[in-house]
Amino acid sequence: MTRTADWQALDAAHYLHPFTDHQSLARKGTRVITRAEGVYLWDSEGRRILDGMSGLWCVALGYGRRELAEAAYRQMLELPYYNSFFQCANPPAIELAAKLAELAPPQFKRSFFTSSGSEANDTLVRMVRRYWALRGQPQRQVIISRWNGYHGSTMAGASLGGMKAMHAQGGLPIPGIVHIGQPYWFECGGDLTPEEFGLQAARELEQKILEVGPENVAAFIGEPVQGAGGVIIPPDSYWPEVQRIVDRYGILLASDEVICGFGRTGRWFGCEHYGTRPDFMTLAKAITSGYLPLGALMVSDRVADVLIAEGGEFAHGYTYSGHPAAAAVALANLGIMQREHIIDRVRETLTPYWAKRWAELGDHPLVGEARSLGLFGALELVPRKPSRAFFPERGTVGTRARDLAIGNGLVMRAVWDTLIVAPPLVIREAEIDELIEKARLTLDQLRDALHKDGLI
Ligand code: PXG
Repeated sequence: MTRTADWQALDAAHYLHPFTDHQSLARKGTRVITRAEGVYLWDSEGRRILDGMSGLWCVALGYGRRELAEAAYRQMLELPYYNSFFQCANPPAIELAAKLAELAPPQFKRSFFTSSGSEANDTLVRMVRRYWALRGQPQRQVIISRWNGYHGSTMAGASLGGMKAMHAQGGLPIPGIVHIGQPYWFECGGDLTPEEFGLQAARELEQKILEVGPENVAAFIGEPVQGAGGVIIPPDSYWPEVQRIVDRYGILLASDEVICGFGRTGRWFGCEHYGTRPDFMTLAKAITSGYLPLGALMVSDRVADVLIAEGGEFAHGYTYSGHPAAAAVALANLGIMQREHIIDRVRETLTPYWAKRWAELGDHPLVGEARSLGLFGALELVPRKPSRAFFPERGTVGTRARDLAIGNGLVMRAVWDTLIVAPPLVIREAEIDELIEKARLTLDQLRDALHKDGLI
């Protein structure tokens, strides 16, 4: 047997993967990724693959940055672990909290550390409710979020998220979490212009607040751009209207920046792109470029001041809150982003080039819409243009496209029949060209295959 076959057999026998149908995986055999450099991965068969998804939206600085490995190594020799409970802290965690305060919008000075985005959102749910209890309004329990939003996989994270397939497993959502529609013009916009639809989608928030009773609503949470839901870029009218509504009813706003944070939109945080003023930001992924697990909940002064002045002990925390090695990697990562002006380059140089090249895919006969923002890209696959109707068996065409893309040496993700990419922020123009070429080749192969099957 080859090494790959050995690994595949062991994998099938012992390894339970996230979001995976194991019978189907065992039939195909798992793809074993063995090394990576820059924007490229290599699998155990030696195939080179352009990573259009930055790992899972996280490897902002690309693979193989020695400084990040060395930061972890040095910190592990100095102090690999100590807890942040019982009046203790460690230097990298303290310095990271200060660094985040420097980078974040001015209302944020404080961070609570976790090891993932899901944990940060669990922390959020408890902190929001604690805040309102301290404010003498303990009935304010309800958190409003969106269908098809993604906020993680823990009980609270999956409840905040609006993935119905997740709710169906494990008795979710937990009490006190309700959902409204998403600002997804391509699917839900009907005859409205995107701007009209954006206002309508935002006003669902107001309707829900009135239905639940404004005195019961604690917070609204959303991703500035929905990532896992299919790179849903809201119309420009959406977020300002949401901000108006949360202000009107005095409701806290949480910006889930797990994907948008640290440069994906061309700003440090997605809320800065849209001009909202959140009370919380959940962070993870690109905070370390994925080199070690780390998440954080940033808490605005108006909330933190109440928790600190009146709250006493917040009975919540994780063994790995403020992990020194993860914090050291985050500091090194953010240091590189600042020193090398990575985010300015995304905004000023890469975004215009990316937008132009990605939009070219929009003239392909299978592409109903090619949208982009910052270094996000999405393609809506449709059988007939200019109709925005999807293929009848939704999801199968997207999966075929994804598999063809891998065959062409490109990682793209399929969300139903939406193909999405989010390449590392350090991608070069020539690598963007390669990505676009491989995507176009994939679309051509898909068209031929669908034609053969009589589906178009
Ligand atoms: N919020 C957002 C916006 C996310 O995208 C989380 C929270 C949870 O983070 P952790 O670190 O607990 O995974 C995420 C995670 C996908 C995919 O298929 C996306 C995520 C995770 C897994 C798969 O696009 N995002």
